[in-house]
Amino acid sequence: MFEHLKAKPADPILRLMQEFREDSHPQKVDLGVGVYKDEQGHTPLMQAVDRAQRILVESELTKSYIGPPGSPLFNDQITQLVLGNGLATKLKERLAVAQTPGGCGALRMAAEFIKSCQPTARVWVSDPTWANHVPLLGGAGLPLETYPYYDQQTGGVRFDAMMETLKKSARAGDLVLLHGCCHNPSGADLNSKQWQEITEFCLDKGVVPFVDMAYQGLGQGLNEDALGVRYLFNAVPEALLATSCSKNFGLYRERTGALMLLSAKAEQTPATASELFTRIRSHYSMPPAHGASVVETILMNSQLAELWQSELNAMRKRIQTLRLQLNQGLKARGVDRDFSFIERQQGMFSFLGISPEQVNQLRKDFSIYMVESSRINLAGLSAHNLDYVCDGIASILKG
Ligand code: PLP
Ligand code: TYF
Repeated sequence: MFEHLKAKPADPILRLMQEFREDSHPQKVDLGVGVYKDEQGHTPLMQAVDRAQRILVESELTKSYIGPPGSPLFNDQITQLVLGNGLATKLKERLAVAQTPGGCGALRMAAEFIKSCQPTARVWVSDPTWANHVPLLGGAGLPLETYPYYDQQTGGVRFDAMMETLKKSARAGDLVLLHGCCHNPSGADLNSKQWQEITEFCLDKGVVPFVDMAYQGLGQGLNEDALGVRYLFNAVPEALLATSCSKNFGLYRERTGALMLLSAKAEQTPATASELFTRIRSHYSMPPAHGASVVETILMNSQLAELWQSELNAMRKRIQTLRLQLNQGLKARGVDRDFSFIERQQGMFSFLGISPEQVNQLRKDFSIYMVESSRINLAGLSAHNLDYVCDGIASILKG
């Protein structure tokens, strides 16, 4: 039964992580996989998470099943975090929410949900988008289409081209996948006017917005990063949103996220929720509990919530500082190419804009690792390696 199987290529980002581990170069630098790292290059357990876990160990009385929607308290808290208290309250009767195994679980359940209620729908994704969107959404049987997005010349968004394509080719009932903030892989985000225009477009055309929010708090701030999404959710009849606690709570392996489905009318919500929970039951029955318990413990305790926010602020500021330092470091080395776009972009990622050959050369000559597209994880930089990385990039560009 298995003998015809051939090994498939590994996820290129996760493979890079393995190759980095095996490299013995003393100055090796990992700018590959998108996990936050501190000055020492560690992906730390956040203190607020550590404390919440201790509280849970002391207070947890059962490990019994929690059901397909997961924890209702977590679902309420995470909805408030994404939408803000006012909008979360306003939309409460129109929202069906499920705790999911990470943002990936939310994306896949969204795709399964779409497939069951609108089998002919297509999902429009940005060019480029996170590589995993393809198997997560396409794997549920949804056709994917792309809209122009990243502008290599300016490091910004090709907004006119994006809207032109969507207006020309997206049909009513199609979905447009938007990164809520901190676009992966480009770091180029929509501004508030552009969120407004997309909202208008969705209303005019009957296209359903589908937001992937994996980095809330790592761009400009917890609220600032959600303003576009909140504008959209306040205006449209139907929408989907996948969110993740992997990055902003550092809960990666605990697989913690949520899916929110906005129905046009409150009377629709029970049927929407029931369809979603049925999809969940036929995939993994119910989500793991621990990460969501940690998040709700933090968000329900004002001291822990404050500690968590201050830790998250520090992470964001570190990334912003590294963006400035990288651009300045390259400029100081007389590189003639303009890298100031790195300062204008947001979140963990930017493209250096160098060729795959140059990416390979950086890896071969300097043991500096990044995704072949030249996407770098800014958080992999630190005071210990910044000069080394700038020297490496400058030498490749001048070479
Ligand atoms: N969406 C994007 C754009 C991401 O970069 C990620 C991951 O890191 C996710 C979703 C989901 O992550 P996770 O399943 O680890 O929560
Ligand atoms: O883009 C990244 O690097 C992160 C982490 O299969 C990631 O989103 C990468 C690959 C993957 C899961 C998460």
